[in-house]
Amino acid sequence: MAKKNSAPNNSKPATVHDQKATRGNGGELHQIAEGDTPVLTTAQGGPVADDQNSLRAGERGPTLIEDFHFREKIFHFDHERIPERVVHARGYGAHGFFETYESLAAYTRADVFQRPGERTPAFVRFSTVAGSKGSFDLARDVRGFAVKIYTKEGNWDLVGNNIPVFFIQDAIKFPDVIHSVKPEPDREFPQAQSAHDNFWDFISLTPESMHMIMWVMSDRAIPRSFRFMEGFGVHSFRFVNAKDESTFVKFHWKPKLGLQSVAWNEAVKINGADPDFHRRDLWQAIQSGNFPEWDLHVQLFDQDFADKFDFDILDPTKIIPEEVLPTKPVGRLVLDRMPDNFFADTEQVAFMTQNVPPGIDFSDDPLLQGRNFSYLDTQLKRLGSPNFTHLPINAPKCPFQHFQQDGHMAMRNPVGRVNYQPNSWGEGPRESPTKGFRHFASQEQGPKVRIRAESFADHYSQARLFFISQTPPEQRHIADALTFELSKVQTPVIRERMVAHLLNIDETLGKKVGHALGLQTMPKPAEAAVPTRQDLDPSPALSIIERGPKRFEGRKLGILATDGADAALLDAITAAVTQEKAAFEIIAPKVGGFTASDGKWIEAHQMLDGGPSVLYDAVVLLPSAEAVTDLIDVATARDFVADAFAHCKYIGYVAAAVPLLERAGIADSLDEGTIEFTDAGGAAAFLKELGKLRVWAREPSVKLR
Ligand code: HDE
Repeated sequence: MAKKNSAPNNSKPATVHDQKATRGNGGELHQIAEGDTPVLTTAQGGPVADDQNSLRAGERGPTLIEDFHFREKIFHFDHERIPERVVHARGYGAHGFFETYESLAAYTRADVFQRPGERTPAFVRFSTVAGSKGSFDLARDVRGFAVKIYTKEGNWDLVGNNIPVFFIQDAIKFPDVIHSVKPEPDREFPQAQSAHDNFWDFISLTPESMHMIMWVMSDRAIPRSFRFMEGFGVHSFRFVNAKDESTFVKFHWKPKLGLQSVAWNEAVKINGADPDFHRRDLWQAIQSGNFPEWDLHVQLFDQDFADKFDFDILDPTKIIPEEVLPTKPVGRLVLDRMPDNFFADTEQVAFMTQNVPPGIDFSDDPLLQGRNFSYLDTQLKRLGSPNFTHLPINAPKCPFQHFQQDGHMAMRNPVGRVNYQPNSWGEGPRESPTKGFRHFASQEQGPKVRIRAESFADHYSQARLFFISQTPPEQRHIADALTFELSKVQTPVIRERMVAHLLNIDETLGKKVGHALGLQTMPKPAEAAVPTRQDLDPSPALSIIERGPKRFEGRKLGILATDGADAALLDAITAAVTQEKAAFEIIAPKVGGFTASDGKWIEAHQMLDGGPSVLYDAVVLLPSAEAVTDLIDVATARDFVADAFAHCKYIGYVAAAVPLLERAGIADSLDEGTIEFTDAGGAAAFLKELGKLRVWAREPSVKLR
């Protein structure tokens, strides 16, 4: 049975005692205890008398090598770290389940898709790609969206990203693209940034990355929360049914609460204010019972469609627009439990693209083919033993039986005489041509060559498609992001080379970035192998704003309040937030709290300095007329307001807050997003407005970047 999570502040730390009790090998459980308190032991189970002082010769003398407790403790500590992932090092995971909506038996024999309503356990790890394990959450980067579904026919790993295309078309280029984005090897900086020469040098020399670059320079790369982003399997896969017929499939995860991103100016500030912004968000949502949810959509198509489609469906730098081939919801993913231990699950989980159950198969996408080699290989390096499947997070939840044995840290050891087959003892498992995995028997032939198919040659048309599908604010953000990133490139020729590519994608975009960078002469558009298609219809499904939420549900309101704050209004606002299934935090000059207008003491969640408005989706200013005179002199209070306004957020305020609006320099610019409360009655209507999240009409005047 799943263990219930306890609240963070009353969770009992795991002790050696718990481990002995739960993982004992069946012998008599004999707890050494002093009264109710279990006695600390060594890893060998020996009781410890003193854990504060090492054993030494004389009061001030040297430590003795005989101190086995000290040596064991330090030895284990010295070996606590395992290598971080070579990419996607920083991640955060959660448990949950996948629920099938309808039988897909016509397309696939995969057991997980047979019975409507059936739930299958799942584990998800979200990640950034370039930064190391200790980097910050809001780097401009792709997000990993890796899902492990523990089906009755073995683990299915859908190791995806929040962007449906990739930088390169062939896995052989993966070390190059990753080397280029990681810190430069002579100086080991910058950390978790693509804004440097090596990255843009590689990209500007790699036209196939142009489509991906448009996504990475868009707000997709700075999501507001893991909960509000899409996930994509990227490659074309195959479904294979019981008759061994194949249908191509692309997988999409769509968040129930809609898409949302932050602005770059916010991202930079969030990284300082709360480097764990995304993991804290997921933790809080799950601990408070607001379980994040995504629908799994599929795009299904046959060889005929593939042959007629404008681009090669094996090319991972291309999408099939939803307007061309609609997606169909086939199930949902719900995350409802945090791991009890981060290392055990999130750090040790081993995703592998090659983990597919019967009924799901690969296409010949050269990136996917290469990945199928890499993921097994990397687990041995990272987890140190071929027995990584013995770790509970990686072990299948269905029965399994095979003759693999021994190796480092073997936890599941076969019993009995038989460890091979065929055997004469009539024991042990045998393969099954009917129940087992049958690779789809696609027809393959051709000379052995190192070649890139000509059908992969159009690198600009879909980059353009992405750009023209964005709303005006989103297009501005792409131009600003490109300008910012290239402004950090110190070698002018790299900047020019990039602008030359942009001119091929969209002339206005190229010129805008070129001018913003201060190029003295505009380069010629880069030479393209095939002309960029101007005739593709925009795909509104590619815009975050078009796919935004309808309500404020799942978002967070920051309420800046002081002594004397209007108690009735505060009550009404917090009640409306709760009704909307959103969250709020009260920010006050002192974290202990304040006395509201009715004399009641209200505890704050954040001290003003620790709760800048960038951490919230909308804010309310609720000072009293007396307290506001102090507040206007405080820089963080002025920043709170000025930033909320500059980031196009909704701001609710009371008349007493007007001096603060004035000192923050926005009193003369109030608009439909700055809403004054005259009484507590306005709270519900205010909350309704917040569903729009941002006042985009304000953006040109505040020049949000
Ligand atoms: Fe990965 N990738 N990747 N990748 N990838 C890894 O495996 C690799 C690619 C993705 O949370 C590594 O266990 C190659 C595309 C995610 O644990 C490694 C290529 C997509 C995660 C690896 C790609 C991804 C990884 C490093 C080019 C989106 C994190 C640690 C052919 C569809 C999984 C590990 C987690 C991790 C190799 C490209 C997604 C080295 C060779 C495209 C979400 O095996």
